[in-house]
Amino acid sequence: MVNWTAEEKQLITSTWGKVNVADCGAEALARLLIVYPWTQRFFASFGNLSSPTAVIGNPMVRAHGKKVLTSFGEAVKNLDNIKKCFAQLSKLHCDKLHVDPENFRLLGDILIIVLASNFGKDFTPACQAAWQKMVRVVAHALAHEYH
Ligand code: HEG
Repeated sequence: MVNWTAEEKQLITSTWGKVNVADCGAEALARLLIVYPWTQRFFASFGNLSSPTAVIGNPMVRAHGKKVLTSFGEAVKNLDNIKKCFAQLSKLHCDKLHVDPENFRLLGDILIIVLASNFGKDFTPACQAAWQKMVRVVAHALAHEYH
């Protein structure tokens, strides 16, 4: 069970309200695939990922990035219940997709970079601190049903 301060909750929900889920999701997944190219192995069915330009322009990467960040939004709406919220998704990533949970941490760090580059000075250190906690809690919840 995570304890959020009122300030952390406010920082997370107010940032989230300004996030363009389709654009930030696409950017985060594209950056993951480019910066950590071994993550491409999970997306063999996505077609051309042969260069940064190909990854960024790939419509399946865009669509999946949006799906992932939309799902992340469920955690924002359920801050006090993230583990339960992601229990099924954790099982799916473990049993069916075989995604190493280390990748959840990598994606979380990438998301912080995307938020920082999109919001600039508005992404204050306090805001970053709340989000670092958020991505850690999400990664932990997604890894929770692993065995
Ligand atoms: Mg995962 C599918 C959410 C990180 C690889 N991911 C999905 C789906 C959701 C989701 C909602 C669709 C599930 C369904 O079809 O029922 N993923 C999700 C979140 C996060 C995450 C919230 C982290 C914040 N995923 C993640 C990472 C990888 C990964 C880091 C691999 C590096 N996800 C993955 C794959 C699929 C999904 C391979 C299936 C894609 C497909 O073939 O459609």
